[in-house]
Amino acid sequence: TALIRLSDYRAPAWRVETVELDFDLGIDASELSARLLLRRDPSQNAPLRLDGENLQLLSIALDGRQLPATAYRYAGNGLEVDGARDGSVLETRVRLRPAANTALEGLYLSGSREAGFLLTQCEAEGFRHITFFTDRPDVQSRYSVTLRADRARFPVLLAGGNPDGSGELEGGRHWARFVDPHPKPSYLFALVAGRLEKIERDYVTAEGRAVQLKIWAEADAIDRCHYAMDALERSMRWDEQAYGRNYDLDVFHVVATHDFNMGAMENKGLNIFNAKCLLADPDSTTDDEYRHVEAVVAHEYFHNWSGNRVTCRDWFQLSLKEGLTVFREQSFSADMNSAPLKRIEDVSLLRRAQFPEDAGPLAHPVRPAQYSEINNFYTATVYEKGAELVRMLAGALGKNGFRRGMDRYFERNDGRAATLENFLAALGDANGTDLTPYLAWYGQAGTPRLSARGRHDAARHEYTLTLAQHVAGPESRPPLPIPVKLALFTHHGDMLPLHLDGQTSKSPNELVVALTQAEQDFVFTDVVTAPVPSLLRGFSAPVILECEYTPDELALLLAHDVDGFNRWEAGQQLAARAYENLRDDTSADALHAWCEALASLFDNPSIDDALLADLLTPPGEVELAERETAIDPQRIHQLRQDLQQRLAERLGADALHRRYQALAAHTSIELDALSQARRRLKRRALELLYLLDSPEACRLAAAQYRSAPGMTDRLAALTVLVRGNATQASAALLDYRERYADNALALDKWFAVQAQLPGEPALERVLLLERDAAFTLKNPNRVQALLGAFVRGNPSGFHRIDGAGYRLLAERLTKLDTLNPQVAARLATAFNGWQRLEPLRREAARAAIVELARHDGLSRNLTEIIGSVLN
Ligand code: HT7
Ligand code: ZN
Repeated sequence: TALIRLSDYRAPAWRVETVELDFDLGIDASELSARLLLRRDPSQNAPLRLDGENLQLLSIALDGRQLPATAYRYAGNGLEVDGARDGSVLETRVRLRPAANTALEGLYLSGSREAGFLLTQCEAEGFRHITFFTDRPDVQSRYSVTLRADRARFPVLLAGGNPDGSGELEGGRHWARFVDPHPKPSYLFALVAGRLEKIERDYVTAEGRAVQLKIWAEADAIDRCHYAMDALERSMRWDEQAYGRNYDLDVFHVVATHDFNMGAMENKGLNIFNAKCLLADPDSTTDDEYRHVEAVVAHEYFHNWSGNRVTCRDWFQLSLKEGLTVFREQSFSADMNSAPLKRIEDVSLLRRAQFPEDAGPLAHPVRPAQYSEINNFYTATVYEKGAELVRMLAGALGKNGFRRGMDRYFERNDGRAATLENFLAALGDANGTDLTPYLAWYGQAGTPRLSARGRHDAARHEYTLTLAQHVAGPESRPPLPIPVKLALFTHHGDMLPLHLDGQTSKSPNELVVALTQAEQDFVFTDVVTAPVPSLLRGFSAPVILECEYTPDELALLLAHDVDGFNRWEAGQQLAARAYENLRDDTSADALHAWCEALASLFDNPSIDDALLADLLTPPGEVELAERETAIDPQRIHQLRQDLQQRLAERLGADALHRRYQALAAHTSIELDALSQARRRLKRRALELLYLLDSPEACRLAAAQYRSAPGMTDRLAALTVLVRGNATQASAALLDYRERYADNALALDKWFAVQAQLPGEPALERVLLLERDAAFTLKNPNRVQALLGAFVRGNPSGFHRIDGAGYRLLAERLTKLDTLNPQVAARLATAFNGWQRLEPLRREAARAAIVELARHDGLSRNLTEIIGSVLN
């Protein structure tokens, strides 16, 4: 299939200045008239060519005259029209089939034919499934949209922009019109029509604009929208205060749907959300999910400036809006919740999702150089690594400098389609500095390795830190700028004042050094005894740190580092070394140091319960696998269990039991930090207790399941019972299935918990669950809950030595691909990394992928992923 290359970018030959859309909406068939005012770039003389896919063309007219069939050509994915001039008006009428659209791209039906509603998804290239258009982000147009439909079936009619009238039509029909004063790219167009309920709130921006905030959902879900409304208001205030950005329309709509390919979509004035990222109530939403809802609401709202007012010139610049908006959301969430916990959560995600992506055949730069299917590039690299790059830039400029730079960026590029160069130039110019060396980060794949070596000169009281960088790939790559935030600790756990030639720091004990060459020495003076360095504090750069700490040094940082992130990080490093002790059957020095350090932290009342829960959790199976060459996921699972068991033994059943009971005495369902932290640690204590005394832990879990005041406790208990194969598990599962029979999001968790049964039994369970009446390949959340949880969230279950997991995935992908290529392609990325499996699994995986690749008629989405994975 054809590759689209960044180097081939050309400005559009034709633009659409204004667009008038007039929809006649129906479930099976909708018709749309579009009237485009065309502008031609005088320096180019290409014929008029518009994107358009799967459109049934009913009529076409240019400058008021119907065109004969000889005056245009519509073949597959584009429409060519003869005779168009600058200022021409093109009118087309097309028919769409929303109910038959299972790909959930363009105009489609959410829910049932009888009760569901119509909606659109246009990013990245869905608008061409709605009408003929220059469907590329550097064409920005003014939209006027009229919706007409039967009033009883579609009482609510919404489109982006401000409302501009509504009224009755004959035959029980009605209409509503919307005008968006802000020119926008086609990917931000949206409409929604159907039976929806709403909650409303009035908001006044810092600039004094009165805005109506409206959140829409189906009747049974509207009561679960209040948390999102609060989160939206917090996000709007925060963007005013942190970035001086105000909302710019009179209404802001948010809509929840259960049928959505991703998390949410920032359509101008009409955000559309996957219900799982919007609906929340204590009975069906866990603490982690509440925070996720807050984060996604904020993310989509922040796009109004970072994405909508300033958009991307082309899809290669996707991280310009996504990396930046993830960074903005991370800063917001850190301000709303615990900053160190948020950092731990984000870095864990980066390591779990992005590092493996960057280490295998799907690796690509944050700004890819080429793609076949753009939907395959909404990746952890573009989003999460992209956010890390913005974080480094923000760190380099400091708080005020970054704000100055962002003001300049928004000012200069407002209403434009920008590039990453524009971004770096604005940030740099506003601060009189050149940030172009950071462009190298955007252009190369792979996670850099940062090696650190320390040498202490006792006679001269000098400590020399040698930092060196290395990225796998062509040797000719220029070095990257890597900011390394650091501190030095004495062996008593005190921080040393830092004296480093030529570097100044705000705090006397912490410093950011910039590694700009392949290798550099940093010499600290007045260091009397050999220190322990705390490096890359707060994870100041997205690299893999290689530093030869002794277990005692890591234990010292785990005990004393005041940087919450680095304290956790020291624990993670030590746990990984303890894991290696078990794996290689070597001296248990790290295992011992880890257990001892955690045992004393367990009794330390000054440690926050949530941080303690995270400290008591070793790196996940995916992260441990990243350190191996011939991966055996079942052995990794077993060793990680053993590791946790050793920790549990050191803490002791009595202590775990006591801590569990003390935490269980608090039964609030409040979402404040303290209550969430207690629930988190309670869960961890129960999981560790299970490894020592499974009957007692299962008894406690069964009781917790029954009396849980909210979903966090209920799901934690259910998970312990199911993973532990407890006798009480089936009763709890039955109860849950019935209790949440009508709650799709809660039911998804029921599928996911079971799909994550450890080891061999998982596959049988998945096959059984596929036969449940509630399972369907048509709903992305359900597919994710069952198949996604199995292939992505359960390495020991998926990677069976007989290859049955691989064959199951390959077979389901062929079916799923015919329904929804985007979801199929995303699921297929679970094959990433098969080359690093141990030989038997590797061969089984290869055979399954090759077989899948032979299948006729696979989508471009899936073909591209399989092709890359096989490479
Ligand atoms: N910008 C949004 C991207 C998105 C999307 C992309 C491809 C296919 C379907 C999609 N739905 C939403 C999500 C975001 O805010 O990052
Ligand atoms: Zn986004």
